[in-house]
Amino acid sequence: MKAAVLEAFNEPLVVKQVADPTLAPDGVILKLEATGICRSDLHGWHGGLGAIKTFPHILGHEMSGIVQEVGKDIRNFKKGDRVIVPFNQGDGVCPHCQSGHHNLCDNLKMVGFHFDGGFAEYIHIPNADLNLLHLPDGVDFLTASAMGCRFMTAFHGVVAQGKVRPGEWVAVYGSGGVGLSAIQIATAAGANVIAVDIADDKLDFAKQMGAVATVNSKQVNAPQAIMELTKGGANLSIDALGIQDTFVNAVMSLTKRGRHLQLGVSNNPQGGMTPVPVNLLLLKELTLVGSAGMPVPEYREMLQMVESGKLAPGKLVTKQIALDDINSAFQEMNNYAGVGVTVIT
Ligand code: CXF
Ligand code: ZN
Repeated sequence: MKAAVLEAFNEPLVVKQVADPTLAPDGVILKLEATGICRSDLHGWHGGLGAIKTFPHILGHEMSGIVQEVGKDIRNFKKGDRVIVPFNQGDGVCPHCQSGHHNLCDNLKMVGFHFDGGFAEYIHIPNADLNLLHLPDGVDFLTASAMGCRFMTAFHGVVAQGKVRPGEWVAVYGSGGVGLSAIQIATAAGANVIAVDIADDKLDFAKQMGAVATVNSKQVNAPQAIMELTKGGANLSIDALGIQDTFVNAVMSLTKRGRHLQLGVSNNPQGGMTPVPVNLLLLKELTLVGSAGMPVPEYREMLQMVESGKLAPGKLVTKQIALDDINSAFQEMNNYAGVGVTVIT
């Protein structure tokens, strides 16, 4: 098959023929239809996150496709089924999987990081009865790939972890794929969203996703602007970037009893240490929560909302490119250029 291969960190991906994936008894081979590109792929390309240990390696963790072959133990899927692949793959037996939080599995495997991912024509998904989902008829492959990691992480974060409520103020730092997803999801839940970024074109897109106000943090002090707009601070703040500045400013934007939700991933191998304003936490009685992926039952709920039109992750997709051109997408992301989400089709 053809694949975009990472042969060394920080080197262009090499698009070439590689061996087809081999099928395990509990696995499924998919013909990939669309794969989104996420900043975590860029972190992986740089050697960040510490997950990629051997070369050659195939990145890509936001996939949708069609079942091509099924292993002999597979019960839930057959050739021709349309599917979406959650990037967080659980073993199904650890206490977290057993309690419905398979995204927190003790033996968690992440597609595109712990095994070969979706920047290829085909992929093998092990333990597929547990870790693969049928794609509803009304949801196209492009929309599905836009959901892959960014949208599902934002959904789990905003709904289950951040517990957003109608009428609340939500401040979202960063209007990339994750931030835009959070804006759309929080708006659909009835919240008033303020988007913060340093790029006006990204802030314009944030408005299209439902933001009621925008703040360019290159021009003004963002926490101060949010305090004024909300008359006292946001109920929920979100850092969708994963850097010290946005984390601290997001926490500083909260009102009393506010919640901070961490969605952005740090590319620092130590996990992105950042100073927490200790007295602010206690004096305002703040809560810190995070979201990494999503448990399967919530994924089904999200797919239903997408099929019924309540959520529209497909609106995030601004560019489709061929696998052959994948390096241009990595360069664009590395330069913080480009608005919205690029998908390989
Ligand atoms: C990330 C979460 C942290 C590890 C790598 C994958 N999620 C999506 O990009
Ligand atoms: Zn991702």
